[in-house]
Amino acid sequence: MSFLIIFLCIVLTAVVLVQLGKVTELALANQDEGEAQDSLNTRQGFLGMVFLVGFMIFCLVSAWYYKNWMLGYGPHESASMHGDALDNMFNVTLGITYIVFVVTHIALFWYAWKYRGRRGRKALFMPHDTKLEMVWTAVPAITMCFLVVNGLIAWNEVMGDDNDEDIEIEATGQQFSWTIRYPGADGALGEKNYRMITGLNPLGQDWTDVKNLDDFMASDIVLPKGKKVRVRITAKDVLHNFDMPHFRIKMDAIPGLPTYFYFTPKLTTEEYRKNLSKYPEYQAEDPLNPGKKLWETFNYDLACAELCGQQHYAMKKVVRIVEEDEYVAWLKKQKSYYFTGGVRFTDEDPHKGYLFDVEDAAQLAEFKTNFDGALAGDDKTIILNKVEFVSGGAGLTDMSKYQIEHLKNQLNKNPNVRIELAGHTDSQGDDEGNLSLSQRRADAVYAQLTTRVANSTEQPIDPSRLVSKGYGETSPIGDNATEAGRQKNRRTEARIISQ
Ligand SMILES: [Cu+2]
Repeated sequence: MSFLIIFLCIVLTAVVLVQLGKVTELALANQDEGEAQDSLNTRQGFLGMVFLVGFMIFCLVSAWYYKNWMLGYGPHESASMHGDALDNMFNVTLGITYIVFVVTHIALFWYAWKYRGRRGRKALFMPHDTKLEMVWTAVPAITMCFLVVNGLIAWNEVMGDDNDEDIEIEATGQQFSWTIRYPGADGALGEKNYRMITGLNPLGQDWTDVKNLDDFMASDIVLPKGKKVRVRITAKDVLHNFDMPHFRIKMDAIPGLPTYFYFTPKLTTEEYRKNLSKYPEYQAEDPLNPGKKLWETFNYDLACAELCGQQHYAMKKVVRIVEEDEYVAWLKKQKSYYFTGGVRFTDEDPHKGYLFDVEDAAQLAEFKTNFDGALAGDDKTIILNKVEFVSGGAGLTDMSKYQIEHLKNQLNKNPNVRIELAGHTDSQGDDEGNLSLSQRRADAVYAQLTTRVANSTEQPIDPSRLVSKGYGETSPIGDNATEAGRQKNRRTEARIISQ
């Protein structure tokens, strides 16, 4: 309805103007024709000047009104080092075009006024002027050169691949999320291969590359202020776009063609919030966080700036810029994807047959705690929970030997301790067989304890300190009716008999 009214108003105004024009023409028809044309030209020229003044005032006022929306001013200050150069480029371009815009408009209307048609005046016919052509070709060309060179300098700063970054992270886009990978303690991202992508290995990390083992995925992007960051940008399915507007970063994420971007964060999230608190538009209450103001809940964000599908909007991630010490503390809390993401010891793990030194040290520390507990407490039994045998036999698995070395370590540290090695089975199979199997298994651990292992620093244990005994299925600690219970029952124990 309101549209119809507005439309009618415009049509009627146009009709009124046309009618007014006709009335003026009729009035002029009574005057001397030349004189009438002169006064019409004068009036048109004057109206043109009035329009010019009004239009220029309108442009100035609107530019002032919207100044806080301009890049680099007010709440839209850039949060990265190179961002200032980019903002500056935009603003210089805007400044130059603004000057041209003002000068040409003044010239246009001023000329229309000054050279309006008057009786006795003759137009100058000027078919061509080489000098003038040169001037108005050269001036824009020089200006363009200046702008392009400035742009190239800024471009080289973000794209100059000189590998002098402090931190390299990787962003992989997929419908509809970003996976952010950090290099871990070694500072280097591991190799990837799309053929290795599985449910457990979403990025296709090559686990034979040791650089991958400490890499971790982060739910948010956390980076320290003042460090140069290289972001490696890839995509798994369709075209995405890595966009961090506060840092003036925007780069396509292309499947099969990694791109990158360099930037150095300049302001922490806290500092940026403090800046925003100066502007009235950030004083309002945040509708998503009642009781808090907009500037208090502000966060830098990463978005996808490519319309990549229906839930494209969901590709948002919080970016936190913090001080160096806070970053280091955050890094310490992150866990390697390889060790904690469910890959370790699966069939996909090329290292599943052995422990890494850190794992060995952690298991030794855990075993020492249990051993000390048994020495000090009433329960003198330590279950050797990592000692396993080949199915139905008494052969120790390779992984079992680590815990037996840990037991050696503790027995060597406590030379007065004597232990019984007790073998237990579940209730499957006949009693006789189980008894014999448990004895053979206990003997296998006994034999391993009394043997020197190549590359190990642990001394073998004197046989007089050890007894091995098979108990078969006589001492269950779990329910033999369930698989979990049977698993508990199949065990080897070290029981302290004197200390
Ligand atoms: Cu996307």
